[in-house]
Amino acid sequence: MKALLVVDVQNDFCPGGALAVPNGDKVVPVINALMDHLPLVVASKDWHPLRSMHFTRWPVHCVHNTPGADFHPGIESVKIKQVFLKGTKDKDDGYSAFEATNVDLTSYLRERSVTELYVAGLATDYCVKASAVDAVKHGFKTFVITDAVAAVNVRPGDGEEALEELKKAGVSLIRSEDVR
Ligand code: VGL
Ligand code: ZN
Repeated sequence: MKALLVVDVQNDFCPGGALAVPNGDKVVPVINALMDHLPLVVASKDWHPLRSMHFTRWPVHCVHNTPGADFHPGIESVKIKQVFLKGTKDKDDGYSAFEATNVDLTSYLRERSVTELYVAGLATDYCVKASAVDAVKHGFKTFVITDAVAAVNVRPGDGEEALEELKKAGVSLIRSEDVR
């Protein structure tokens, strides 16, 4: 069984948002198309309390139950079977969807016989990277879809570097047209 994990495609990570990822919205149509090629679609949301240690490192973003934490309006969210909320504590946590506190992602996937996880979304150099590395650690055959991710690039090249690190960690890089 294969599943698509859509990481943090939320308003605050898209142009105009509090922690905008350059071209963050460009992943939306690519992800929508991917949803029709994979039998199970799940998503994570960065879901922070108003006061969090995380905000000593980042501008305030994705505060739970605010419009900035909503999915980008273009995402076909009806196809998302379960949302995993992460970064919910007052610490610099929750870069990985496997740190979700509402539902355990590993158990959820195992219960549904998922063995292959396809990862897309925002941001390549933070939450996509952390989620894909954890997926490998938990024993999933893990793919990152390179045209369905975008990087924060705090330093230029961070996104490319993250993809190199992912390869070294055992993640396969794949393009969306090769997902079937
Ligand atoms: C993220 C920085 C801070 C992400 C979340 O979703 O990649 N990046 N919080
Ligand atoms: Zn965050």
